[in-house]
This record gives sequence, structure tokens and C-alpha cells, in this order.
Amino acid sequence: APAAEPVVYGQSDRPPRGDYSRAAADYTCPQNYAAYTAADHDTYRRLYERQAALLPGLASDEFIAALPSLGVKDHIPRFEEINERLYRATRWEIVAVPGLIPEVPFFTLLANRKFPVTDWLRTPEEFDYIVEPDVFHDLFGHVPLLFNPVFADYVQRYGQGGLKAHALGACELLSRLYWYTIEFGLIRQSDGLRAYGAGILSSAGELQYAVRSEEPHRIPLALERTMRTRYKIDTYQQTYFVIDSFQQLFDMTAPDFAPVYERVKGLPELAADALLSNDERQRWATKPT
Ligand code: HBI
Ligand code: FE
Repeated sequence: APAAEPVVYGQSDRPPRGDYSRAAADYTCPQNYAAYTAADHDTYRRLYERQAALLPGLASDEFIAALPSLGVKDHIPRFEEINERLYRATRWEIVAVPGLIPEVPFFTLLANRKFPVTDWLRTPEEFDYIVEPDVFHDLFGHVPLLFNPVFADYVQRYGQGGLKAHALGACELLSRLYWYTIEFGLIRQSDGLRAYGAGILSSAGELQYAVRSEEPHRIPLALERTMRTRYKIDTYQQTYFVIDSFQQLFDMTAPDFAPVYERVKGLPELAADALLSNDERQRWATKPT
């Protein structure tokens, strides 16, 4: 079993939830299905029901199309059942982990087309908000888009890039790209802005806010601008980065990031709510549903 306790996104000093003593050296563990109580299954059902009803007009078309691939909605799915479909679709599989895991094991799993899914579920009291990712955030937020071939390839590229970034001491910079795409990314469709980031898609409040509110900045995704921008883990985002397609996201990972890291390291970091210039105040026309 792993010796050191994993970091939780590096910013909070709370001990991570979850029982890491049952994890193997690569931090994976069997999905502890027997541990789920009737209350857990009911919480999952209620979370799924509420979130699925909010998606039209706010979630990306690809996400809405892929969501049914999760399978059962009225209780927590068995990971191996999802894996039968997922492996056939994009050769990905989900693996259970006790919670957040250190960066190198995390990147290594992604580089091998294995997505780590926390296997515990929030308590009913945490129904509206939880800081750490639980099985609902990971399954509902992350897994559907792994059925999309282009996005699935981007996530593997991100994992491979993470191992290189670790060698270059650039994990923090790369984790901002992860944060502002896989976790909190927006995509511009012909019929308006939509969310594709798991942190938005699994949150009842942030889904409406990220796509509709006039409050946050919305800036076209660009490697350097995004890698310079700090993020917060326990509030709605103050800036969202927008792409035009998953192909654009995938193509962005083609070049070697080493020169990008060098350039970014020479520039001042930006606060989560920074604006570099007025033309960053883009207003994205979002048609009300
Ligand atoms: N661990 N289980 C899990 N899930 C994540 O999404 C995750 C992680 N560890 C680190 C992490 N994400 C981010 O800091 C990555 O950018 C490395
Ligand atoms: Fe996540």
C-alpha cells in the first residue's frame, strides 16, 4: 500500500477522505460495492435525476449524447459494467481509487487509458456541494466524454504530457490546462455556449452560472494564457476558457510543451479573475433556452 498520503489538488491541507490502505501501489483498488448503503444508492439516484434534468441547452451535445452510456441511473453502477461498453467504444476503462491520488500515479493511469474514479459517494448532507471529487462527480462528470473518441485521445495525451511535465517541474502549469478544460471547459456550438468540463457538468449550481451568468470572464483557450491563470478549488470559477471543438483541444497537445513552459515560467502568474486587456472581455452570445 502507498506510504505517503496523496495531495488533494495541492492547495488544501485537509487529510483526503477515503481509505488509502486498500489501494495497490498504483493507487487503484477494487470498487467497494458492498460498502454502498441504500442511502448511498438513493443519493446517487437523486443526484443523477436532478443533474440530467438541467442539461438541455447547457451541456455540450456530445456529453448529452454520451450520458446514456453510463447505464443505470437509479443506483450506483458497477464499474465493470461501464467498462464493457467503454472499452468497446474507445479502449478506455475506469479504475476505482480511494480518492484523489498524487500526480504521477494519476498521469500514469491516464497515459494508459485508465481513468481513476473515486468509489465513495458524498453524504446526503453534501447533496448540493462537495469539494473533493466523489463517485458522482467522476462518473457523471468525467466518464461520458470518454466515450467520445477525440476527447478520449485528448485525455490520454494529457496523461502522457503530465509525465513529461513532472520531469520538467511544470505540473502546476499543466494542471491549470486540466482544470480549465477537462474540469471546467466551455465549448462554443453553433447554437451557443455549452459546458463540457466535468466540474461544471456534475454541479447543479455551476452549470447555469458557467454558461449563462454575466459575472465570469470567458476567454478563448490558449496554452500560455491558460497555463498562467491560477484557479480556485472551492468556489465557482471566475474565468472559463472556451474551445470551438474537441479536435482543437486534441491538436493543441501536438507540440512539445517544454518551450511553452519556459515562456510561461518567465511571465507573471495571473489571478483567476485577471483580464490582460479589454478585448478579453468577450461577450459570448448565449441564446436563452
Ligand atoms: N486524482 N483521483 C484523482 N482524480 C483527479 O482528477 C486528480 C487526481 N490527482 C491530481 C489531479 N487530478 C490534478 O491535480 C491533475 O492535474 C494532476
Ligand atoms: Fe474531476
